[in-house]
Amino acid sequence: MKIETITLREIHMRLKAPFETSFGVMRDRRILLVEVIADGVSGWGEVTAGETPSYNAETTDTAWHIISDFVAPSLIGKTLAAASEVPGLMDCIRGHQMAKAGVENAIWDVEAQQKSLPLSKLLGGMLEQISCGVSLGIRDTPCSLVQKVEEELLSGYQRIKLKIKPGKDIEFVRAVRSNFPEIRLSVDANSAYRPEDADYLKNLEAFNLLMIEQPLYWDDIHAHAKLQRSLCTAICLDECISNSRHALTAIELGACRIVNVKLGRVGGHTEAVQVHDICRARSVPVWSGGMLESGVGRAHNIAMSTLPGFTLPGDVSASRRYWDEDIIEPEVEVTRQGTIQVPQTPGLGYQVRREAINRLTVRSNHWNANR
Ligand code: OSB
Ligand code: MG
Repeated sequence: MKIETITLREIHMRLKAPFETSFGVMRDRRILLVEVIADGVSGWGEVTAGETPSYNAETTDTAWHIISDFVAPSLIGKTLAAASEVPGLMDCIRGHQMAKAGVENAIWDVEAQQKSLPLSKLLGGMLEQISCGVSLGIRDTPCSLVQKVEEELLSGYQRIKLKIKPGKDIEFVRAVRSNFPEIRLSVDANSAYRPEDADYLKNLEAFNLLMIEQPLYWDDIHAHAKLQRSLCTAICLDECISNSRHALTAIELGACRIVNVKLGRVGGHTEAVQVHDICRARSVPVWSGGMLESGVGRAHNIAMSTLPGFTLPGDVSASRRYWDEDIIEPEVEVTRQGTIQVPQTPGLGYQVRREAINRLTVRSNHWNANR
C-alpha cells in the first residue's frame, strides 16, 4: 500500500464528568486524530496522550510536534507491504510512542479494510465478544463512590477499578468491599506511593483485590519488584511498560503478575501484539487499559482485546460513560452481561462521523504524496 495522504486533526471533546486520578483531574480532552489514505482507502487512529505530561511524558502538543515534524514526513509517499513495517520506518524517532501509535494504528485500519478483515482478525484475535470493566475516578466521599459502583454493577460491568492516592485509599476501598463482598475489584494508584509505603500498602491486602496497578514510580521496574516480594496481592504494571522488552524485564524480575496493555503507551498494534505474546508465553494475564478515548481509540482497544491472552476485563467501556456524543457510529455499547460485541465488518468496524469531527476540529495538518 502506498501512503498517499496523512491528515492530523485536533478535536476538543468534553467528558460528561471530570475524571480524577492521583495526578490530577481530566475534563476537557484535546484529542489528536490521524487519518491515513493509502491506495484510496481511509484508516483512522487516535493519539492517546493527555493534555499534561502527568501520566507519562507525552502531551497532545508534543504529539502534534512529533507527528508533524517527524512521523508524517517519514511515512508520506512510502509503499509498505503491511502495517507491521511502520515501526521500522520510525526507528529513528526515540520515544513518543503515543504519537507513533496514532499513525501506525490508522495504517492497520487501512490494511484490514484492504484485506476485507475485521481489524481484530488481522491482529490474530479470536474472541467475538470481550469482557468489560470500569475505571472510577477519585471521589469526595466513600459513600458517593459506593453509589457509583452500584450503578456500574447494575449496568453489567464485570470488574470495578478504583483510582486511589494517599488519603483517598483504605477507607474508600473498605467501603466498596464491605458493600460488594463478591465483585472483582482492583485499584490503580498511578504512581502515587513510595517504596517507604510498603507497610501501609499491606492494609490493602484485607480487601481481596484482583490487583494493585502501578503503585510506585512511573519508570521504576526494580522498585516494583521489591514491593511485589512483600505483597501477596498481584501488582499490575501500566506506566512502566513502554515496550515488549520492558514487559520481559518486569516479568523476569518479578515486578508484576499482570500487565495492562495500552496501545498508545507501547507505540501501536505491532508492539502491543509483542507485549501480549511475551506475557502469554509466561502465563501472565493481560488486559486493555483505557485513556478516556474517543470512539476511534476505543474501537482499536476493542480489536486488540480479542487476542487470546486478554483474559481479564479491560477498561474498555461504553461510549455513553464518557461522551454526550461520540464520533463513531454505532457508539460502543455494553451488554447487560458486561461485554462488547466485536464488530465483524472490515477494518475498525465502526463508521467515523466526519461531520461531527469537522465540527469539533480546532486545527489540522495535511500531507500529500503528490505535492
Ligand atoms: O492509569 O489507567 C490509567 C485514564 C487516564 C490516564 C490513565 C489511566 C486512566 C484510566 C481510565 O484509568 C480508563 C478509561 O476509562 O479510559
Ligand atoms: Mg493505570
